[in-house]
Amino acid sequence: MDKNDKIYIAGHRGMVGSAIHRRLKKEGFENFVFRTSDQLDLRSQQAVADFFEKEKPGYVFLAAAKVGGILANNTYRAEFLYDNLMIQSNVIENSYRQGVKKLLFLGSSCIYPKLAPQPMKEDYLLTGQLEYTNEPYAIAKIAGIKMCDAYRSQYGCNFISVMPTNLYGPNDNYDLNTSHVLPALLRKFHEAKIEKKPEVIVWGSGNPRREFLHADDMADACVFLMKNYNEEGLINIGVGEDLSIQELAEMIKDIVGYKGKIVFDASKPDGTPRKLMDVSKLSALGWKAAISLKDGISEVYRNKFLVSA
Ligand code: GFB
Repeated sequence: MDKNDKIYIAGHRGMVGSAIHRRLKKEGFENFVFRTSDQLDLRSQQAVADFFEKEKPGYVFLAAAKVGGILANNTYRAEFLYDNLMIQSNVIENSYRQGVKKLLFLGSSCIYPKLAPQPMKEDYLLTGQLEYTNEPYAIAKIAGIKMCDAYRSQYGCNFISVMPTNLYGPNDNYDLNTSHVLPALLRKFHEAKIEKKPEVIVWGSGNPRREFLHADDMADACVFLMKNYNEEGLINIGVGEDLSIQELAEMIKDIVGYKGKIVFDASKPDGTPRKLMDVSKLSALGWKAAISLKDGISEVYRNKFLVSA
């Protein structure tokens, strides 16, 4: 990838897409092409074909997707399957048709079986049953991985698939019905502190374990892999460490400075018990996350809730 190449970041206003844009700009890349979802509906076959024919990008970061936390995944099951299949199929097919030099497809750790051995290696894909709450999303992402591999095998396209662990960072979603756990808890603890509420409700048992990676680390890994990795299959992106939801809640409570109680709501789903990434493949290439969870959450909390308050 060099400075003259035209780069298309699909999903450039989302948490990962915007982080990739910041990361590339820092390195001096300037030749970007963007469309907001109002300007280009990535689910539309014709619109995406017209866009690629007109713009002919050289490199594509496929960071556009319908995403959300456990409740959104489980509620909007049809949309998570349809929207994601359409978006990725249109972008991948037209990247092939218009001769894109390289495409990076973003998947998710939920593509692995619900009860996969831990930490999860790339070759555990399709070795067991998926977690029900996010099966539609996982099926779409697995289809994306297989599409990249099929286009590599049949047409010789250099399309790669990366599987991030749970992400957080700037431009996250804070809507309590659709967000992931980390932004949800930041908001809940912050509001409880301001409103002097005696307790904060945390969904599920508190026992599931999750790994969290800052979006800036994720973007750094994506750019690194865009430059250095050209293989079929998938590659995990994570930090290689996890913590329980209860430990996460206590850490966030501490960072926010909330003094009340944490109460677990067992009527809400736990989801996958654990999904810790095996990151040895990525480490062997020489990449490692730089932002600690505590520092990352503190920075996000400050910028989202304190600086603008
Ligand atoms: O982040 P989260 O929604 O997604 O939930 P997943 C992680 C865990 O935190 C679950 C618990 O056990 C939740 O029950 N949790 C506790 C909460 N309190 C809250 C809360 O207030 N909000 C939320 N959202 N969770 C999603 C998948 O799985 O994550 C996707 O559904 C995707 O497919 C993604 O892969 C990264 O980690 O369970």
